[in-house]
Amino acid sequence: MAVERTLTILKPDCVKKNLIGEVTARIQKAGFKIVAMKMTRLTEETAGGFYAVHKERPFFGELVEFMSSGACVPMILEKENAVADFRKLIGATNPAEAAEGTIRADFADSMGENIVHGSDSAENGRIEAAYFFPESDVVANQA
Ligand code: FUP
Repeated sequence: MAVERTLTILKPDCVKKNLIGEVTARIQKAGFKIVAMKMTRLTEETAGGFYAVHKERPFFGELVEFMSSGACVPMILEKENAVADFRKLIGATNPAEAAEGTIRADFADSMGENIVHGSDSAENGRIEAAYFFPESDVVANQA
């Protein structure tokens, strides 16, 4: 299986609930290597650009408002089969439908405020990683 990269964002609800450490520990225990990370606060413009694919959806305004409502922590994660394995670790978008023991089932309050983002394909993983980090910020060789 190929080593892939996926982009996650620990969303503003994760940061506000002081769950950065707990969620990051789960990610690392599941075998993901963090190759880039930072804390930042998105503007409405950068949040809207990230979720541009949802621009015409009725929830877009609330999504942009929420994603720019406080600090967040984007990270690039590396692992074999990272995209699918990460989505398994976080669970379904709607926490009410997320499998038991997943990050969203355990920590998320609602579909809108669901603690973490995870890329939905390797191609989007590359595009989303580049949205937050220049390649020079990626520390792939950590030996
Ligand atoms: P996911 O890939 O699980 O992050 O989910 P989507 O890309 O489908 O949706 C992105 C974000 O839009 C979700 F994290 C939350 C928000 N959303 C809603 O608020 N309502 C919806 O019906 C669908 C998505």
